[in-house]
Amino acid sequence: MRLRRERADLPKQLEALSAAVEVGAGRLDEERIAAARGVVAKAEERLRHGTGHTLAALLGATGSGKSSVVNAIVGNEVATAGLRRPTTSSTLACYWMAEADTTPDDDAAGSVGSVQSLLDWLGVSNRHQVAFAGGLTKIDGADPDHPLDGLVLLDVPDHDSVEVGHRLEMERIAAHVDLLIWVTDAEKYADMAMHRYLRALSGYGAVTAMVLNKIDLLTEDQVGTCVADIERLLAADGLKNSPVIAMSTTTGAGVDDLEHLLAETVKKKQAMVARLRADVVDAADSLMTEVGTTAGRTEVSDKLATRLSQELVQASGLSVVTDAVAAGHRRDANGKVGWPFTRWARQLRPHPLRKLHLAPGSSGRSSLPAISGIQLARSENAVRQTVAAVGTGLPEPWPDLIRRAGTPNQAGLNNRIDDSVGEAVRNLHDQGPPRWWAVVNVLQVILALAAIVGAVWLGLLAFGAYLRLPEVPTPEYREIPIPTALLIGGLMLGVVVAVVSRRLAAIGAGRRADKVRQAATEAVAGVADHLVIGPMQAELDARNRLRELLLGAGASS
Ligand SMILES: Nc1nc2c(ncn2[C@@H]2O[C@H](COP(=O)(O)OP(=O)(O)OP(=O)(O)O)[C@@H](O)[C@H]2O)c(=O)[nH]1
Ligand SMILES: [Mg+2]
Repeated sequence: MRLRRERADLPKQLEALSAAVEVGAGRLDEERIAAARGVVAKAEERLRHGTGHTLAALLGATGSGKSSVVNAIVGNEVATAGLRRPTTSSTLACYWMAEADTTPDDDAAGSVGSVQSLLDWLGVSNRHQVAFAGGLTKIDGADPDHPLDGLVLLDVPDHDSVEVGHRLEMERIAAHVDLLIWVTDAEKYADMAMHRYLRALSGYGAVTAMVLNKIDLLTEDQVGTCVADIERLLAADGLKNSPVIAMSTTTGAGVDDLEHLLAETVKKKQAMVARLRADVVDAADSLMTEVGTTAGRTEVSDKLATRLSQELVQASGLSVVTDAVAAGHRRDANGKVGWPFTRWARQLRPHPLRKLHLAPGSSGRSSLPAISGIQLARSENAVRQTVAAVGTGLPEPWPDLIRRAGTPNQAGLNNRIDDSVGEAVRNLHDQGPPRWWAVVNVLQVILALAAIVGAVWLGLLAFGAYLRLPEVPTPEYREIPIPTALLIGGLMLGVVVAVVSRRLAAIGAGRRADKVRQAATEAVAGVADHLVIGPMQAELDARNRLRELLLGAGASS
């Protein structure tokens, strides 16, 4: 059972190795990859017809006794042997298999190893299972490692009857088997048609054997003569080493010899599969030396990613931008809610964001201080350290692969960061000024007008007094003359409103700067993820996948 399991696993191991070659190409040593690719190609070629089964076909003229031989080997009347010729018109498959292997959810089912799919593929619908571990037992309670376990014996239609279809069926089957057994008798062994086939079909590389059947009808001497004759003819066909088995299905003579040959063939196929398996495991082990047997780092930690984006944010000079955002906000606030008599003075100074090409309405590239040499070096250094940290502890060539994947074009990285910061500022501009500014602005204008009206009024009163005109009564409110109240109140309230508004604007400026800092930091983290962290993670993923595949291919962990 162990052997069968191993044979059934080979296709999966091969698939894993093949996938590992795909992932490893361009990453691992070229020669190792080429060697593994060679093993995959060879094994796929050898295992085209499945790994778990040995196919043996009984071929020969009609009436030579093929069906009788099958019955003799199976130990049961499974094939119809008869006098009416030809008897067998479609191929019958008898397969030796522990019953567990035919359950639908068995590992091997559906894989290359499944006998049912193999026979489907061969187009053989007459099937008979020779079970031997319970059920349809030939050998009751026999151990599952039966010498014929995995054998598929095919009783094939004749090649010489009037039925052309038989010959085509026989030729098709013969092209796909591991062992060709020609059944003949003393009368037919020199048949030209058979020898033509012997010569042609030997080219398929299958082992060829000859059964001289019906020896119960011959004397011992005649058997000896016939066998010698057949050996001579086989040698002439180019099949010098093909065994000749003298047999009688009637007496049972020679049945053991044929059984022995079948068992040997099964064993050789198993050996071939075992050899391929060893090759696959060797190739997987060879690749594993570069992948490393210890798991090591499997992902770029959040801590490293966060530290990198923080460093990049620092290097980008974002604080200069956020300071300018705050100062710009305060300046804009002053323009709307400042004391109208002095607000103009501050507006004469340039907008702090203008220097950075980030003033409202500008759309061009910002010119952040990241361009400065020190900051450029700082961002380069941050990337270098992260890349080195991720590669640490991994076997060659991974630190190098990770370095190559995680080191972006520095100018490209800086431009992307610069764009992110610029966009964060521009998104903020899109929000527009706070609504309370407009309300306070109206209030400031009213207060200023009140002060002006008061001033003009008082001026007129003073001028009238100067000209000694009769005094016009001045209206009062609680003993304070209205013009005085307008002038003093307008001025004082204007200043108070300006002071309070400046406080509020300062708080707003801080909030806006925070918003920009947050948006830009997130955007820079995104850029770092895209250009540095992501590509390194892709390499780590490739290594994780390779480890998994190579373990699946049988590499030792
Ligand atoms: N005397 C003798 N007769 C045999 C022996 N083996 C088979 N026969 C007889 O030979 C005849 C043909 O046997 P089959 O097994 O049907 O031959 P086949 O090669 O399957 O023939 P087709 O199916 O027509 O191709 C039958 O009548 C068998 O009884 C044997 O060892 N000795
Ligand atoms: Mg037959």
